[in-house]
Amino acid sequence: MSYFANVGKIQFEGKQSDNPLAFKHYNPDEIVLGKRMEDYLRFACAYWHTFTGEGADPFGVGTAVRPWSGASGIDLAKKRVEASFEFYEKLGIPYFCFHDRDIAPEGATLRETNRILDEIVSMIKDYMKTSNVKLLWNTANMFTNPRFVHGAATSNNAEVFAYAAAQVKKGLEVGKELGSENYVFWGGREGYETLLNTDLKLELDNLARFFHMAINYAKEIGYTGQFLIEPKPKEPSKHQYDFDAATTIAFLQSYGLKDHFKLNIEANHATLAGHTFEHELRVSRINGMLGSIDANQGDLLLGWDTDEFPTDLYAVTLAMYEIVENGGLGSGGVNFDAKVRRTSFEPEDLFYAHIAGMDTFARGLKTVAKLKEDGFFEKIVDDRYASFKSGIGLDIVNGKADFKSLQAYIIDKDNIVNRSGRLELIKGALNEYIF
Ligand code: XLS
Ligand code: CA
Ligand code: CA
Repeated sequence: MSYFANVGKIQFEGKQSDNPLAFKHYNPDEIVLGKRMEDYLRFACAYWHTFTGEGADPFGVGTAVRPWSGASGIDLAKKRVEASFEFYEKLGIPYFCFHDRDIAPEGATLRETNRILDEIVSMIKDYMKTSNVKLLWNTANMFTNPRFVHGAATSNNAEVFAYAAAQVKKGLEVGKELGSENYVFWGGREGYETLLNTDLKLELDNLARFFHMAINYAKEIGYTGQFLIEPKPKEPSKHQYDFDAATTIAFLQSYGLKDHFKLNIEANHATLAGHTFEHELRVSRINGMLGSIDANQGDLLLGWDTDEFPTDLYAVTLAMYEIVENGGLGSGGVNFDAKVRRTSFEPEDLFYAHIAGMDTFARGLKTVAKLKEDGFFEKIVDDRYASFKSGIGLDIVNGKADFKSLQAYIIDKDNIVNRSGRLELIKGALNEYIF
C-alpha cells in the first residue's frame, strides 16, 4: 500500500529545474567543505509535526488531509509508521525524531502504555532494518497529559516526579533498542508561573537530581547516545527553567552536569528568548556545547512558537556558519521541528515543505563554504580586534597586564582613536554572497 502514490523519489535536479518535487540545491553526494552534504547536514524529520499533527489551532480543529486519516488507536499508529518510512525514503531524508507519545497512544497505566509503545517500537525497528533511515533522537512527552500540569521533574508532586522518571527510563531503553544517536530533554512544563506558591530551589535541585538519575541509568544499560537539552523561554510556562543557552549552561555547570550534556538549539526558541538563532548557536559553540539543531523559523510579528519551515536564507546562512565553525554537529543533525501551515493541508505540502527547508540549508552550507574560502568574517574580526594582537592588547590577552601597568600605559595619553565598525559595508558585501 502506498500513502503518497502521487510522489516519486525526490531527486536533485539543480537550479534550472522547474520540477517542484525536486531538489534545486540539496545534492546529498556533493562534497562541500570536505564532506558529503548529506553527512554534513544530517537532516531529520520530526514525527510529531509531519505524522501526528493535524493542523489544529486554538480556534479550530485540524485541517490536514492525510492518507492515514480515519484510522484510530493502534491502527492509526501503525499506519503512521508505514507512511513515515515511505515518506523518509521518497524524500531521501536520513533521520527521524519522535516523542514517545507521537508514535503510540497511551493506555490506562504506564505498564499498559509501555506495552503499546513496545509494539510500535518493534514495528519501527523492523522498518529500520530494511531502510537506511536512522533515529537521530527520541524524547519523552511530559507535557500533554494533565498529570504534568505542575511540571514533570519539577512538579510539586513526588508521584509525578516518579512517573516522569519511569517514562524517561523507558525512553532510554527505546533509544537503545532503536540506536538513537541522541536523547533530548526539552523542558516542557518545567518552569513556574509565580513565586507565590513555588519553591524555586527545590524544583531546580530536583531537576538536577532527575538528570543525574538519567545519566546513571543510561550508563547502567549501556545507552551511549548524546544527551541534549533544548532551551526554550516563555512557553508553556511563564518562567521556563531552560530559558536560553546561557541559562541552561549555567544550570548544568552549577549541578556538575555539564560534561554529560550538549544543547539542541531551536531557531524559533532563540527568537522567543529575544536572541537570534546565531547568537544561541554561538553561545553554545564557544562553550563546547553545540550538539544539534531544531531547524525552523518563527514569525517576528507573532510572539509565539510558530515552528515554520526554515526558508530565510539570511538567517540560515548565519546559522550554518556557526555549525561549520563547530566542525559540524557530531552525532547531532538538522531536525525540521517545523509544521506546514494550517492552510497547506494537502499531503504533497509535506514534501514541498521539507524540500524548501533542505534546499535552504544546502544553500546556506554552500554560501558558508564561499565565505570561508574568502575568509570573509575572519578578516573582518581580525581587523576589528587588531589592537589585541600586539603591544598593550597582547599583554592583556597574555595575562601580562594588571590595573597598575594599564594605568601607567594610558594615564598620559591625550587621544584614543576608535575606528568605524563599517556595518553597512559588511552587510552589503554579505548580500553578494547570499543572494
Ligand atoms: C517544543 C519543542 C519540542 C521539542 C521536543 O516547543 O520544540 O517539540 O523539540 O520535545
Ligand atoms: Ca524543538
Ligand atoms: Ca518549537
